[in-house]
Amino acid sequence: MSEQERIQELRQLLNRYGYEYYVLDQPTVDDAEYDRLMQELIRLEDRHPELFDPLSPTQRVGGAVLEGFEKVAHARPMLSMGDVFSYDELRAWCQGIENAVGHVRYSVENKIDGLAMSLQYAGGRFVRAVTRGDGDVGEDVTENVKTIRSIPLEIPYDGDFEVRGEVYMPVASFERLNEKQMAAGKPLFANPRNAAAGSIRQLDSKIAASRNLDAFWYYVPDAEHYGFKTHGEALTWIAKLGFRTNPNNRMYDDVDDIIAWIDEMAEKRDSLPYAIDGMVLKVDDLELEEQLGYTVKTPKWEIAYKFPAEQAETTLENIILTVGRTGKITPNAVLTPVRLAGTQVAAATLHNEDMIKDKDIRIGDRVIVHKAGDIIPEVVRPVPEKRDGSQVPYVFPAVCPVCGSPLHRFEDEAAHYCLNTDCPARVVTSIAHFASRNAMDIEGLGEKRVEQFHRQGWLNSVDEIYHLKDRKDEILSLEKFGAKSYDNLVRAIENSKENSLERLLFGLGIRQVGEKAADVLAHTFDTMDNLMAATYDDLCAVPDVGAITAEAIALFFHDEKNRELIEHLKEAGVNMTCHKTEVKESMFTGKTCVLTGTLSQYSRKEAEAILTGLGANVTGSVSKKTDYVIYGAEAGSKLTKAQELGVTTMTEEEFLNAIRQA
Ligand code: 0OW
Repeated sequence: MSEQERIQELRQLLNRYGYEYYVLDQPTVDDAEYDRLMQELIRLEDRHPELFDPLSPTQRVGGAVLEGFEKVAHARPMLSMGDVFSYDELRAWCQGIENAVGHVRYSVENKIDGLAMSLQYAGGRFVRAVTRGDGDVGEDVTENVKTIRSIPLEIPYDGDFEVRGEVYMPVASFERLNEKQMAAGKPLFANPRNAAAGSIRQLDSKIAASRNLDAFWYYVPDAEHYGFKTHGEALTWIAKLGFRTNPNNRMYDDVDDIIAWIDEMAEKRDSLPYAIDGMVLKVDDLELEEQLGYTVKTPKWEIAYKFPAEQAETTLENIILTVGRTGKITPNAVLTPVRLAGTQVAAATLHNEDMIKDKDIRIGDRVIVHKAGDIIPEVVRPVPEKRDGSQVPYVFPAVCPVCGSPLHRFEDEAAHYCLNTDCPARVVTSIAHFASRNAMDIEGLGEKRVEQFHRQGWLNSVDEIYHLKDRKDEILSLEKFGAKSYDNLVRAIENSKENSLERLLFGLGIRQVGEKAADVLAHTFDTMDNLMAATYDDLCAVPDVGAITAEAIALFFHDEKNRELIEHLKEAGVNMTCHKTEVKESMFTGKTCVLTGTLSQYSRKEAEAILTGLGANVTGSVSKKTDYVIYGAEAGSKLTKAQELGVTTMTEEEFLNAIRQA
């Protein structure tokens, strides 16, 4: 055997032993034998630099030192997940699924508390690892991810392939790392998730390698493309390709069984070698997943059940009220700081007056706090047995703490509202919302800054943002406001004028109009003028816009003050049209289409992109509003429904002809 052949043989052997050890947890050779083979390979590779392969098992130890991480756009967004916090909510969610698509089977999975990652392969070789980032754009962390031993660097599949999962720090590695940090007098990591995130963002991959990270893989984007009909089939396939899938994945079609399994996992949670913060339910059938569709941020076919959060006891020192953009009043607890789930907590929400009354929470009480979903702390209950008589019941104020207007409570609503639209708190939060990242995206105009400008009398409504540039000297005279900050702010404001209509619509804070509705409205009506001229019936006819939203929009534009505001924004040069990617006029333009069954020429996503490019609106379910149902092999209930409703249907061949003509 030549040395070249031996190198190939050793690489294959070490890959197999690594897979048996790190993925299957069933080693077939002892450590000494593994080390001996590795040393032999290192020696041979040293002698043959011409045979260097960045994916050789010898390259797992790290070495590359980067200057930064390159930004990479995800081919398909990496979405987040909706969550529920009780079994009642979970049952209700399952009921909603059943109402929409009938009885289904769910994949029930551990919710790994790590960081989501996308791995890409081409020609059977690992090419790139990208973090989730903001969901659209992540960072290239290939060098660090390569050091995770359980991740296959070569797979027996030649086509382009992406798999998604969670990189995490095993609990044992986390404890060891913190012991080392402590010994070195360095700050400790609050939890394994932070430690994993910190390790993946190391510029020196040797450090990342030393952190002993691991990963589970749980999702194949566009799994239908590989011929799969279920999520479970895709999981079985990736396990065969060499990816580590979670041994606690289960399939159930009965909610009681799901809950029994979650109970069992909750008990075992603390003894698992990795941290989990809940369980994930995914509809197994991919066709039904398509039917259920997506909101802007989350798939509707999966949900996370979050385990009850960690709790702590502290003293409620005071209750203060905050006023939101809609005028909604939220009572907040001022707490004696206490450590909870890795962070210091000094404030928590009390939701509304009823909650304070129902739970009989008094100022001065010892209270139990927890983190709902591990983000916003919440007061769970008081500890009445610890009262000493000095505690005082809370009397909900009758007037707005900011502007002094009387507070109003609508029938059937627990919250109080300040109805004064000029209330400074409402004005500031609405302007900050307008400038926020998902709306007009004006960097440098956060709530603090808006408040500061509002106090000076420079910002009373969103249109005044566009006149801030006329106040250069005044702004520069503010403390801690340099010329550079001013230039950046003005540039961000000017750039925002070019935004597409949907950002403006979302930024205006129209009741019921979230990001998704804003997007649909902008793409349907094209211009602000068209939208303002739309009748209630026109609005109701828009897919995804219901009667309540239609009414809220109509009411908003009916208000003279709002019409004036739009006029001022127009005068300031703010774009009032929807930027559409060049749409070719065709029989699909402006039509609502549904794809169903398996197409032979295109994946579902590709066909969807073609239709969108031709100006169609592609939705997941068939209704009277649907114009065309395009069906491939084994089309099921959607096709039947289309025929029942008399909706035009199209075979794949007819579809291909139509797009060729277009
Ligand atoms: N953390 C998890 C987990 C999981 C994906 C599939 C499409 C959208 C989410 O264990 N078991 N399954 C999914 O499914 N996601 C998970 O984690 C999420 C994704 C986004 C942020 C979390 O890391």
